[in-house]
Amino acid sequence: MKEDTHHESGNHKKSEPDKTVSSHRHAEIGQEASLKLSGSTHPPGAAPMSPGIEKSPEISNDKLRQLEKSKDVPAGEALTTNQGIKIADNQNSLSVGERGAILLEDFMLREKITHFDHERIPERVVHARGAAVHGFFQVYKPLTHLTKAGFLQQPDIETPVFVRFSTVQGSRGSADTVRDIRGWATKFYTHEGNFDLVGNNTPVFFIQDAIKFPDLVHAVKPEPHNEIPQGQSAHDTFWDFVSLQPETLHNVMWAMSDRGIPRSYRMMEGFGIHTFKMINAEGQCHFVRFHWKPLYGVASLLWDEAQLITGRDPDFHRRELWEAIEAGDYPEYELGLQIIPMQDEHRFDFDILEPTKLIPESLVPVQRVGKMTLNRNPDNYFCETEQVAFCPANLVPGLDFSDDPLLQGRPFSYLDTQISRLGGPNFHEIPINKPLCPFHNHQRDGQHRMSVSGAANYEPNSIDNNWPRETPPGAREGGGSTFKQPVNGEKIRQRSGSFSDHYSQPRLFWLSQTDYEQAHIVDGFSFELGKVQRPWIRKRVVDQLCYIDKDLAKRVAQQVGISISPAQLAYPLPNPVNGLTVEPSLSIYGENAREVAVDYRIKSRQVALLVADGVCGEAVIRMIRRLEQQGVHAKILAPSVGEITTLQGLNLEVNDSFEGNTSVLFDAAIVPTGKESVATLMQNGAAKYFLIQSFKHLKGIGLQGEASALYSALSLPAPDEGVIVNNTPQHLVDELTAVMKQHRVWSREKVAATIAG
Ligand code: HDD
Repeated sequence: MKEDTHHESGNHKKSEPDKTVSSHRHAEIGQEASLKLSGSTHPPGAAPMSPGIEKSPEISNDKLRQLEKSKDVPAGEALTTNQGIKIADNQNSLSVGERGAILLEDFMLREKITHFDHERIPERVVHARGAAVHGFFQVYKPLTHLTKAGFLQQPDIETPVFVRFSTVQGSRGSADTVRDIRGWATKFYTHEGNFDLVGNNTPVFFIQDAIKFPDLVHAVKPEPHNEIPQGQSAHDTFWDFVSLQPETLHNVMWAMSDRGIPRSYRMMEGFGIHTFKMINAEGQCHFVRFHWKPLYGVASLLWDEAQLITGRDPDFHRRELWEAIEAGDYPEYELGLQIIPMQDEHRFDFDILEPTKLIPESLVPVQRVGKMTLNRNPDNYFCETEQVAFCPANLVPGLDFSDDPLLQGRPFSYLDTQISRLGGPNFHEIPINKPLCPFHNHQRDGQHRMSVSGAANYEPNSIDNNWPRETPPGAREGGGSTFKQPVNGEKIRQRSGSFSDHYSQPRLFWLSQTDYEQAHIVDGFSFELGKVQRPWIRKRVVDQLCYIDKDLAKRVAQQVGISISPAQLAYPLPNPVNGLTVEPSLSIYGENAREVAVDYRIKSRQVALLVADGVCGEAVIRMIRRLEQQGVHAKILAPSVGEITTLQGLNLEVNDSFEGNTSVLFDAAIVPTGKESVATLMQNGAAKYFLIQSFKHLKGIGLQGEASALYSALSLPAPDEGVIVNNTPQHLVDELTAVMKQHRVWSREKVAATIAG
């Protein structure tokens, strides 16, 4: 605990007792007219503004303008049927007399009910739960030497994007903070057509060949007999598959690590996973792997915290994303490229065509070539987020597939699934899916066709003068021009020998983690295996872990009550990866990883101020102001919503109560001084629980003046490097935000584990 003796509280004059101090509006307190709160325009938790384009028309782009054309603006308009017939009575069906039967001729009733009956569409077979936002992408410098893709040529081109983040396993209504891989699909609306980068928040995938995808998904989805569990892989069928299919182990290691429970969609790395190709105007080719590097840094939840949030706010990530954009804390990510010249294809210990392997950044550094900013929430969840259809086949000229067998199998599946999900082959005409550039071909008819085609629906034709034509002579340069490479071979069903090492990279991942990250991985495996009911499956998983690392295997085995035999302990260990035993970028919290991988920010983080009547309002305002200067949002929590009376006799607006907002929804807590306030908090179980949980979840705690007594009353360990005691509001905030920049007080983890709560 750090102490500052400069004491400010308790000296305040009472003034203007009936004035209300709002924490999020411009406000004056008492005589201190200078203490104006600038406030965020729309801080998290504030009353909703109208969504989409109406709320901030200055933020727009070509795609948003295109979408606006399909927007229904009903203000001042009559309610009508879908045929435009005006409706005078939307309360009563047409019946025979007051108490008589309803007439079948009531077309208004029938249309309304029929439409309602068909409101649901099938959810995505995987990645059903998601949230999406609009934004734009800009390249830093022309990438002409690598690719002819138009959107990567000029820094002044802003390419509109629509990004959908998702979990994989759970259904549409499942919780956000479950342990799972996160999907990260980006649709770039370029002027040469749509490019979809459909990736995840891990750089590797579970399987090597698309033919295994249905098996993987069936195994991880809820058990077939009782549809349990929802949004989780902690069950028999998943671990049965894992134990029998060791190529899954690398991605499983990532899922069991902190990466499986991200703090926010803004704080995850993203990966295109497969090796793609980039082709320049001279026809030269490079292999490339895509990365997204978040400018807010990478950060995760703790497992206990994630589980609590699943109950407290199942929409945690979705809400957080929405509120961040409303508050102007726009998610930002740099696009990174790992570029591999074609002649280097075979210089690695692994096959770069293999999607269960990453390319260590120490071997091929990630070059940051551009930035994506997400700055606009959708207008309508169903029309945009639900109906958006991604497909890895959507590549623009200058980008091409590699022979990765997983990548090769994907394009078919995505196109195919939309036909049942979106009801036919014309889903490209749904506004969110429409390219920005014009599109013309001879495809015709089908369910929900919207565009009206010309007289000739075939080619060649002489009726429409043979338009549209291939390029050239069509206006734009030809797309779909694949890189010419010689291919020769027999038709076989056989996995390449270069795909057979399943353990080196999981071991590299394990060895690259800090002690506490390793402990989390052990806990992740132990939790999941603890839910597996068939003992032989648990044993087989532990057996597989013996091939990765003996310490990992022993620690998991011990937690799930399995003994490891001397023979298992003698299994040979895999080799380092191209001489690497540690890859710093694989750890989230290691010193090097922080330097290498991210520009860490605390902007947009949230701090709770726990107050009651008699709190020093002046200190509260100073703290909030200081937090806001650093881009951190503050919420005032009290025993009940409404207002409290400060030590100075002013009314202070409260944002919410302790009951509705537990510590898991915040990044840090502050208890401002004020004798009466602190005395009230001491009698309030929810407030005490808030602080205990903050401590347990390794968060910073700020204590001013009398608040130290509350902390002592909780019998929490002291001193502690994350518990800041300082009487000067600004200093307290500065020390606390320094703690927040570390994300967690890791030094506290062992002692925190001994605390009940
Ligand atoms: Fe997939 C959806 C990511 C392999 C078949 N996938 C889907 C989404 C993401 C991924 C992010 C959600 C898109 C959205 O938000 O609408 N999938 C991946 C990654 C893979 C991968 C990173 C491997 C590197 N997927 C993969 C394979 C197959 C599929 C091998 C089938 C052969 N994926 C689908 C799908 C989905 C889908 C069934 C469900 C909904 C959809 O496509 O539109 O077709």
